[in-house]
Amino acid sequence: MANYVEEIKELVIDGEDEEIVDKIKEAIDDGVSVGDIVNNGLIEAMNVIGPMMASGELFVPEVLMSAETMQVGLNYVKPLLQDGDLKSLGTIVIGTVEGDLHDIGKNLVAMMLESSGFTVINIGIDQSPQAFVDAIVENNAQIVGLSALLTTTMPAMRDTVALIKEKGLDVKVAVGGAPVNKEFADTIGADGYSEDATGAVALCKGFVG
Ligand code: B1M
Repeated sequence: MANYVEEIKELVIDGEDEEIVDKIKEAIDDGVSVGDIVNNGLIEAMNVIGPMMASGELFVPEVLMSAETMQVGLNYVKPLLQDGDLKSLGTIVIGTVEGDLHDIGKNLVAMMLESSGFTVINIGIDQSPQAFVDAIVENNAQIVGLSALLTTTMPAMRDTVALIKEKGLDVKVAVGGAPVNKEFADTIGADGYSEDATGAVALCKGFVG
């Protein structure tokens, strides 16, 4: 039998989003389990891509293509998944803080988290502190991720963390984005900071591990 799972993994690494669904269909028709496709094909590809990105072997546009391909594949198999095929590591609410419209990096982080096994609720850009709080409560999230790309929106990140603490929510707060650093994260009372998507995955796995 063809090594479908390996081929699926390679298609994700190469960012071949137009071929991925056909390959998955072929694999399923030939008896490969959906769990195998997801865990050893789609997700495993992201485990290869993360370190390649961190070492500079892959650049952002390539990673976005891979993440998009993984997403296309995941969207196709999601309705076919049975309980136990994909065990969620936990629920994460992620968004860009109020006043900030940048979402490329945040979406990349969201996709990497999803492909690593988390359930990700991506609430989008320009989200108020209250919107984050509402999403955490509604989704019973264990982690919230805040992204800010502008120095002028860093105070909104501070306000969001402050409201989360004020409400006494039992949630770990991860922050990131170009102007953010560990010192700022500590100052505003966040539980963790990472400078990139790979680091965000490691950080969030640490929160639930
Ligand atoms: Co904007 N912009 N922008 N922009 N923009 C920057 C951020 C800027 C650095 C450009 C510059 O002047 N050199 C500058 C900010 C300066 C500052 O405050 N220090 C800037 C500015 C000034 C502005 C406007 C004010 C421009 C204007 O209108 N005068 C305006 C603001 C709009 C607003 O938000 N209110 C604006 C608008 C825009 C566009 C809409 C045109 C567009 C955004 C499109 C979109 O996102 N859909 C845009 C873009 C594309 C950029 C640059 C060029 C690229 C950002 C990006 O996507 N990078 C950017 C310059 C730059 O960064 N080179 C710039 C790629 C992305 C993969 O990286 O987002 O850093 P990044 O995400 C990384 C990490 O930061 C981290 O992981 C990601 C993956 O590795 N990360 C997290 C991010 N979030 C995380 C969360 C985590 C953990 C890690 O935990 C939860």
